[in-house]
Amino acid sequence: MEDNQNEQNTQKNNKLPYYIGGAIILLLIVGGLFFSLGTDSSDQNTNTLGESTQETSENDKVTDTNDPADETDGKLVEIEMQGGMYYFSTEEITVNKGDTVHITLTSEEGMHNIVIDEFNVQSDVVNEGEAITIEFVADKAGEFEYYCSVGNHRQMGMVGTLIVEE
Ligand SMILES: [Cu+2]
Repeated sequence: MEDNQNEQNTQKNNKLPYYIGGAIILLLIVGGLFFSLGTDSSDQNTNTLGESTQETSENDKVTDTNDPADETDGKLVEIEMQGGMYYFSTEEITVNKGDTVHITLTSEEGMHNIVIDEFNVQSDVVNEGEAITIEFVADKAGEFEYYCSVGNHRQMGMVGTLIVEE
């Protein structure tokens, strides 16, 4: 009886390591499968998340640095003036370098235009009562003459000074 029990116990004890071994192998296989799948997908997730987070933060940085720069360097300056025989109602315009300048010229009398050679700006000729707008970026500092290139208007004094401050 005792021997029998011992034998059974021994048999159980002998078999137990096989079960445990099998279970461990199974766990390793299943676990490894899950692990590899888990790491693959989590890696991808981390990468995508990391990339998108980076992109977003880079975009944020770009817009963050651009917005204040636009405000400080590139503000819009709008000037309205009249032209006549032979004058511009505004004879001096001061802007900051980097500003975008809109000048609207309305003719009170005669036909006129406005030209700024240094910025390659030349408006169409406006008839009396009409208006025209030129637009340019004042991307260099200095003093520049603007003038009317119709007839001898420039010689007659239809000129002004654009001052672009650094
Ligand atoms: Cu003119």
